[in-house]
Amino acid sequence: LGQKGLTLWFTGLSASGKSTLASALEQHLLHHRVASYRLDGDNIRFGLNKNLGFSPQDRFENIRRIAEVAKLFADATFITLVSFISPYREDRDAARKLHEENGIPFVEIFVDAPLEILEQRDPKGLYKKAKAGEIKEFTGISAPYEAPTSPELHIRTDNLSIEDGVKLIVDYLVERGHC
Ligand code: GGZ
Repeated sequence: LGQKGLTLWFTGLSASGKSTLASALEQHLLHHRVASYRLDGDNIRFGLNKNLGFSPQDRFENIRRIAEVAKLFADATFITLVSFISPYREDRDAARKLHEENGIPFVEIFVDAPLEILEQRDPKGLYKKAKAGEIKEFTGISAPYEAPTSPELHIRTDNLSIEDGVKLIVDYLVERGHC
């Protein structure tokens, strides 16, 4: 079980459900005694990356460091769950390349829902603030999100429950002998 590590890279807009899905999957893996570790804004943007903001350059550096950390955890045989918007295709592709060059599987998971739904969810009121111009360069409103063109998994959170989303990922991992 979990002999070789890998990185599950969740990408998607704010409030798309990346962290919810990653947390639910982490619980599932914990229950099955698979060593996993989750990287998200709470443990990265307030620590390692606290000197970074949301300009394209800072997002690039954010994702670059996260990819390096994910690679280290995966190298230490963890299933690493990475949940950041990671809006630029080029930055995600660089993260993939870093893993693949090191023989570590990289699974890109596009967590997706229509923008109108995300604006309705708006759990932190960020879309409202962004639309009012109170947050600049907000992804989906005033900064780009480049959707993955060929992710390993595409999960629509507006018509799929969290449990079903977790099942899709687990089935994918089991089919490929990852756990
Ligand atoms: C996007 C922002 C911004 C801007 C603050 N644009 O819903 P959240 O709050 O918890 O998730 C968002 C988080 C995004 O950080 P990431 O490190 O995932 O972004 S990236 O991968 O693009 O580097 C949101 C909050 O930070 N937030 N300002 N301008 N999201």
